[in-house]
Amino acid sequence: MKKFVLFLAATAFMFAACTPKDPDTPDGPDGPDDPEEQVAITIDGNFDDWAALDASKVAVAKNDPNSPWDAVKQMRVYANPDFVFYYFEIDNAQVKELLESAVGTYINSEGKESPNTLNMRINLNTDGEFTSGYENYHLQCYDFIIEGTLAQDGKWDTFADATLHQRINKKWVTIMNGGQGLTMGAGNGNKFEIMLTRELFNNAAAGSSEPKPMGDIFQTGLRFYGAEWSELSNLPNAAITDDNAQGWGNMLEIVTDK
Ligand SMILES: [Ca+2]
Repeated sequence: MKKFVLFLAATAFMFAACTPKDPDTPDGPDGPDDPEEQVAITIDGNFDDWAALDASKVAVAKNDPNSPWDAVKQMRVYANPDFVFYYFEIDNAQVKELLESAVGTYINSEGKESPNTLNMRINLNTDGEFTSGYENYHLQCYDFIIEGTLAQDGKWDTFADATLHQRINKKWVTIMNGGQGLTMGAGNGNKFEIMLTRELFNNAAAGSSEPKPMGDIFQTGLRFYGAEWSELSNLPNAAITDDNAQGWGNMLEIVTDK
C-alpha cells in the first residue's frame, strides 16, 4: 500500500514538473507565505478572530455559578505549534469597578509601596503527571506559572511583563524575566486575549535544572488577582462540595492544532 501511494505521489510530482507555464500569467501562486503558518489570533483587542476559529479545537471553561467566584465568566485556549492563545471574559457588571480599583499604589506585605494592579497567573503542567509541582488552586499539581500585570492606572495593560517561574524542590524559581517577548496581551471592554510564544517558553523550560518543555498536549488554568493582590477567581473552577471545599477545578487539557 505504501509503495502504491509513493508511486502516485511521484507521478503527481512529475506531472506538475512537466506542466508548461502559461506565458500569460506571472509565476504561480506559490509564495513564501504558507497560509497554514500564519498567526491564528492577532493580539489587538478585537475578538472576531476568536469567533472565526474551529470551535472543536478551542478548549473552553465557564465559571461554575456554585463556585466561590463570579468575576471571570469564561476562558478559552487555542494552541498551534508556534503559540498558545488565551482569551477570557470578565463579568460585564464588574469590569468597570475592577479596572477602577487598579489605580495608584498600596503598601504591600513587605511594607513597600507598590503599584496597585490587577494580575493574573497562567498555570501550566507540561510533564504529563499531576502529583508533583504546585498543589494549590487546581485539582491537579502543575509545574509552571507565568505571572504578569493585566491592568493598571485604571485600564488594561499588556501582560508583557509576565515572568516565568518553575516549581523546583517545593520553591518557585524564576527561569525567565518579563519583557522578553514571552507573552503579549490586549484587553478591550470586558475581554482580554494573550499570545504565549512556545519557543521562548521551551527554551527557558529546557534550560532549567528540571527540564520540562511543553509538548503537543499539556494542561493549563488561570488564576486572577484583584487590587492589592486580593483573590479574584480561578478558572476552571467547580461547585463547592464536601470533597472540594475550595471549588477548585480540573485544568483544561490542550491538544495542539497541527
Ligand atoms: Ca484579536
